[in-house]
Parts: sequence; C-alpha cells; structure tokens
Amino acid sequence: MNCIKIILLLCISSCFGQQTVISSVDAGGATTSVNNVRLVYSIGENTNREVSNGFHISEGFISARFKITLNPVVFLQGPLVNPETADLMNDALRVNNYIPTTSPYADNATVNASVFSVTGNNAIVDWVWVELRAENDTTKIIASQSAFVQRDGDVVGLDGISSLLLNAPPGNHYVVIKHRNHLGVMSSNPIALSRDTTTVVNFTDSSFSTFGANAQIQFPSTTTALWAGNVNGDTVIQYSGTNPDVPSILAEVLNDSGNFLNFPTYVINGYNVHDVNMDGKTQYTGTEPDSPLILQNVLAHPGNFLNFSTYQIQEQLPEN
Ligand SMILES: [Ca+2]
Ligand SMILES: [Ca+2]
Ligand SMILES: [Ca+2]
Repeated sequence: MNCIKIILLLCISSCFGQQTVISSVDAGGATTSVNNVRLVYSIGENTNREVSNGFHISEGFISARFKITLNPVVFLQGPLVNPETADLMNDALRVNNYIPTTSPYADNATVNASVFSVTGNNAIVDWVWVELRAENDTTKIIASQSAFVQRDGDVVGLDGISSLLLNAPPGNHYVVIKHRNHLGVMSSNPIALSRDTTTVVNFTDSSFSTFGANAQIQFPSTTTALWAGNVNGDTVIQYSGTNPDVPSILAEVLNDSGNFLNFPTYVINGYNVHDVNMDGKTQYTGTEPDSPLILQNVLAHPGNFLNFSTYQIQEQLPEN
C-alpha cells in the first residue's frame, strides 16, 4: 500500500516537473549507510525528526551532521610515577573521590559520579581534552571536547567506556590531547578518521610520530607519556627562571587556608592542578613533594644539553 502511494507521488512529481507536494503519503523512512555517510530519510512525514548522526531529510529540509569515532591512547607521566601496577597509571584521584563531575576544561561537560565506580584497567584516571585539527591548518580546531583517560591509557567518552564520538566530518585530521597539568601533544600527521571504524591513535607507542621534537617523555621501554609539571597554565615546564612552575606550588601550599603556620611541608588534599603526580596530595617539600619531578624532567630533557635548571620544556603544539 505504501509503495503504491509513493510511486503515485513520484509519478505526480515527474509529470508536473519540479513542484512542492504538500501531502503526507505515510509515516515511513529508513536508514542506510554508504562508506562513512549514513542517510536517514523519511517520506511524507509531517514531523521534524532530529537525527544526531548522518543525514536528515524532512519536509524539504536537508541537513547533514557528521561524526567520527576515535580511540586515542595516552599516558600521563604524573600518575605513572611509582605505579602500583606496571604499565597502568595510578587512579588515586578516583579512589579518593576527588575527580569532579564537571570537566575542568572549556566545555564544562558534566557526568554522573557513577562513571568513577569502575575499578581495574578501565578505571578513570582523570579528565582530558581532545581536539581534531584541520588537515590544511594545524592551528584550526574543527572539533574539541572533554573526555576521560583510563588507567590503561584509553581515552573514552563521558560514559567512561565508549569510544569517542566527535562532531567532525570523516577525513584526515590531526589529533591533539591536552591535560590540565601536563604538556599537550599532537599527531605529526593527519590521520584518516571515519564514523564506522574506530581509529586507534596510540600516543603511548614511541614509534607513533608526534608534532615537534620530544613532545613526550620517553621511558626506557617503548612507552611515551605526556610531560608532567605544567602547573601554572602556560605552555612550558620550567623549574626556575622567568616563568617557573615550582614557585606556583609553594605559593599554593603557603596560601592554603588550612596552612595556619605556613609550613612548606603542608599537604593540600584534593583535586589540584599543582598535584603533579596526581596522588591527591599537593606538597611543595616533605615526604611526598610534587616539585622534584619538575626538576627531574627539566634536567632529563633530551634538549637540555647543559643541564640548566632554567631550561624550558616547550609544549610541542603549532600555536606555541
Ligand atoms: Ca581500557
Ligand atoms: Ca609552566
Ligand atoms: Ca602529589
């Protein structure tokens, strides 16, 4: 019956050339996928359906939204210091219920606290920020959003499990991962991304090529991780000098409202950008201080030939 009505409509259309037929044939429609393009269509429906993925055709309007599926893998150096389990980042922030349900990044994404109940390899370590950049302009951000990184490095969506779904057309894009107190990183090449195939982009593999030089810290194994220690919100890690990070930790500790006696050994518990190793404690000096890792990174950096404590580890992104 529906087919007859549709054929009738097509006949009318073809007989009279282009015209608008204000007529509801029937409620119907279907979905089809060709390569990366998903087409959702309805015929004669007098409703305005919103479809989040692929094409949507309704009442003469044609709109297209594209998404791509992505599984970045990244390690943060901080929670890899003294790992409780080899090759897994520590998840002390999660264990102590310190990870906020609102993202610390620009989109202020929110989640239900239940995403932090998962333990083991897929437990959430922290929020990260993911960007896709244009193939022909590495400073042009075409999509960006908050995400989570798991203990094993998987960067996942806001349910803490699924691959990332980003609002971007299928194609070749640069992938950027940023973290609130680590230096960000970008793939050195645009990567072919699509909706139907989840593309793994493994920043933890030292053979994976990143933009710039020494964009990540190289471990004795073939593992790489984002440099830890950028606690003052700029684009460098510096121990001492013009824009050092370590005094920022000291100031944070001394100015804490609970530090009545201004001890430099005072420990601030909680989610804090100055907590370099992300153990849930911010300490300048003492039993578990956060500042030595910054000095260690600066001195160990392959570009710091003369071992200057004033050396700046520059974030390797095109805009810096
Ligand atoms: Ca995982
Ligand atoms: Ca800094
Ligand atoms: Ca700490």
